[in-house]
Parts: sequence; structure tokens; C-alpha cells
Amino acid sequence: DRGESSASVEAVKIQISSLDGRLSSLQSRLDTQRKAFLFASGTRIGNTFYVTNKQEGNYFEGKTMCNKAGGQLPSPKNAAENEALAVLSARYKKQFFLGINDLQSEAFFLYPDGTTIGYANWEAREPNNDKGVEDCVEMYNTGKWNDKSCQEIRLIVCEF
Ligand code: GMH
Ligand code: CA
Repeated sequence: DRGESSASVEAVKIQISSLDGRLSSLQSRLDTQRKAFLFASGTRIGNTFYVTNKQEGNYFEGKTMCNKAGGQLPSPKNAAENEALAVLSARYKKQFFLGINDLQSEAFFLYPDGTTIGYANWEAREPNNDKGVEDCVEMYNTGKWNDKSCQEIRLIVCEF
């Protein structure tokens, strides 16, 4: 009856206003977390965050470490993302591995999910597969890319 349905409309209104409050406090908590993250020397572009725990390792160790933390090796997909990531190479003055590699098929660079790269920022005369062993990609301090052996030890930077 009408009495019952208007009572349930009231109940839904109360639920919505409670959800509204929880959403606002979640949003403000998220803004605080974001500031804390950036204070800890990360960089951000949109909702993509790049950060290092300052540990070093080869490509496989970096991939495992990033994945265990719930992230992945960085795969900048456009110039803006590449520039945001390059902030870290300039800041730490160390090269680091991207997720991009041609481990599966020489000269066909893929993202870790197996799709073909749609953006690249190679240094001049790269990728050169020097000595036939360069299947991973490092970022130089300039933001330019170089193919490099996946076994080299590099700063570990992850994308979240
Ligand atoms: C060779 C040369 C260098 C180049 C390196 C680099 C290794 O040694 O072509 O000019 O910088 O390879 O590509 O990854
Ligand atoms: Ca190279």
C-alpha cells in the first residue's frame, strides 16, 4: 500500500545520504593519500602513478617486485606519460626498465600484456639489439629509450 511504499522511499533517501557522506570522506582520504604518495617522491599523470622503492634488480626481478606490490613495470603510452616518468630518471639519475620488451620475437616490442606498442621514444640509432642480447628497454635520464639486456641491474620503478 501507499504508506508502505513511501516508507521505503524514505529508507532509500536515508541510504543515499549516508552513501553520499561515505563517498565524500573516501574522496578526501584519497586526496590525502595522493599527497602522501607524491611527497614520497612519486610522480603522477592523471590516475597513473610512478614510484621507486629505490631497490635495484634485473628486468625479471623488477617485474616480480612491481607485480607483488599490485603494480607493473612502467609502460608510458604517450609523450605526456613518458615525460611524467622521465621526471624520475632525471631525479634519481639512474636508468630503469620499462615493461616493454621484445623477448617473444626480435624487433617486435610488446607491452607486458602482449599487445604491440603504440608509442615509442627511442634514442637515435636505437633499438640496435647490441651483441644480439638486448630484449628489454631502459629509460635514459633524458626520457629517451634504449634496448638493453634484461639481465642488467637497474633501479626498479613501478607503475600503479
Ligand atoms: C653500442 C653502440 C652505442 C650504443 C650502445 C647501446 C647499448 O655500444 O651502438 O652507441 O649506445 O650500443 O645501444 O644498449
Ligand atoms: Ca641498445
